[in-house]
Amino acid sequence: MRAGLVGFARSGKTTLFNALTGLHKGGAAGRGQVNLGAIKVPDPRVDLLSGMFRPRKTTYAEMRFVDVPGPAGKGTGLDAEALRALAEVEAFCLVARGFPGADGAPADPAREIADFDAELTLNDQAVVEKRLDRLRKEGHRGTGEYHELERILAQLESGQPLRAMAWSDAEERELAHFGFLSRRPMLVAVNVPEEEAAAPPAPEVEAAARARGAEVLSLCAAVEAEIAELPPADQPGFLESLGLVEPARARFIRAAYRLLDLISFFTVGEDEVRAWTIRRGDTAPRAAGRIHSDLERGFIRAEVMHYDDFVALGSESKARHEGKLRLEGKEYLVRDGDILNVRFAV
Ligand SMILES: Nc1nc2c(ncn2[C@@H]2O[C@H](COP(=O)(O)OP(=O)(O)O)[C@@H](O)[C@H]2O)c(=O)[nH]1
Ligand SMILES: [Mg+2]
Repeated sequence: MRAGLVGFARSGKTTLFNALTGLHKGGAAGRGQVNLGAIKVPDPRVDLLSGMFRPRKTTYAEMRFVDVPGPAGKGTGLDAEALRALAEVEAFCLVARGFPGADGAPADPAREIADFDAELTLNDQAVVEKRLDRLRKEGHRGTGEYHELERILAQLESGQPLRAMAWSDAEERELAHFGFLSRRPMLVAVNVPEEEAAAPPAPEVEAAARARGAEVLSLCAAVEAEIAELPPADQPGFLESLGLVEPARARFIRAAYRLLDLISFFTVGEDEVRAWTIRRGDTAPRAAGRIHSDLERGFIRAEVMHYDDFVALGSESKARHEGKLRLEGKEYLVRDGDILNVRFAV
């Protein structure tokens, strides 16, 4: 999973990026440039499996982040480098400034949400207009694609992102190659002052995000950066003093999983206990392909037992005996918490 931290300049993207990825430790990521980093997705199930198997290696799922420099303000437009970086991410985390600016400019996160999404929408509009122009020149006015794109253009011209439109599975597939930016799932992180770190987003900010088909949460990037600097033993006390029960990183990851409909499955053994991220609804071969493309190509069957059954019964042989270890074929939809052993031949 790769998410882009996006938004206008000075909203706190790089501060949040450093706090989330821990890059502050090895010299902070550069301001005003594209930065790459990753965070491990905490998962108590991995910890427990690791305790049972005592593997040589334990690997958590990973979420990758790209910190993309944003335009200075509304209408400035996204530069070519930023556009390239945006094109490569599956989802956007829009960081909106919720604290007073250095020049005393009051915060207006609702406005930033609308304005930044408008940049994405304008880019998509240009893509659609270009394609429609081409279809007209080639005499393809009456085609299905032409009508489809006209419908999309109407949405964009009304200032609405494609994210807020219902598409059929077939449309989704046919339109995928356009890589529309305003179609990508969006999580808004309102970067609020320390005093508001524990408060939910203001109703008008919540409404602005919902209107764009986005989810929203509040956090204070400066607080997150401070937490990341503290020794683990001191973190709970610090969080509590701010009225927080956990770092925003944890809420952030959960929100991203929910938004993208992501789930985890596990592989276990003496060598490695590992969590993998897939989309809900992915079949067993597709999940196997996360591990290695050979496992997808040569997929025969998967031995599947669910984490809950395995933990309740305590061993693989017990699970087998109780009929909780099943052989599943190519159509099987992997569930969150499945432990997979893929049989394959290439
Ligand atoms: N008060 C306050 N200032 C912040 C916070 N996050 C970032 N800043 C400041 O805002 C400025 C811009 O932050 P930066 O992370 O570089 O923003 P970017 O341009 O979006 O990457 C810097 O001076 C930060 O110290 C925050 O949560 N609270
Ligand atoms: Mg920056």
